[in-house]
Amino acid sequence: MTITYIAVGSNLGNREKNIQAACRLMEQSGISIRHQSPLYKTESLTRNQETAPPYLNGVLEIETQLAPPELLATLETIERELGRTAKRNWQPRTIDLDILFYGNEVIVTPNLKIPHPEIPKRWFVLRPMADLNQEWLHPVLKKSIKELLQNIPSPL
Ligand code: PH2
Ligand code: MG
Ligand code: MG
Repeated sequence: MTITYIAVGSNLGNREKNIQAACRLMEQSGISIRHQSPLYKTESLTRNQETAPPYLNGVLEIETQLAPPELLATLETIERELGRTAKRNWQPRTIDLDILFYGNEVIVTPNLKIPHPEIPKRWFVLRPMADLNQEWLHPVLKKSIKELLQNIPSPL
């Protein structure tokens, strides 16, 4: 089975409970969680100087037989089950589940891009990912998570 990494984030309601609920629903949907990173609290990254509540962010290492489009559909169903209503990007949400890496696969379609294009810019993704596997190689950039993390400033 392919090793896959999922970013989890929440900035509405009981953020820690939302993340734990998402993990339970994943386990019930053909997704085995192998490792869960620590959760980091970070200021919300927003556009146009809007303000939004701070996030809790983490990364999960999972194994699944689901192919990438099925995995995406499953994660979107779980987001809806947990009451996510925000459709647009950047609005506060009870839960956000993003596929970061699916093994070494590179997928570029209108609604699914793997690796997730924002990875190299986002401390709140790279930091927890480094806790799980800092030697993981980005299949397009050919840099390790550790190197990518060294290239951006830490907000803590
Ligand atoms: N996700 C966003 C927008 N802004 N900011 C933080 N700190 N963490 C996130 O996960 C995040 C964000 C859209 O997906
Ligand atoms: Mg996201
Ligand atoms: Mg998302």
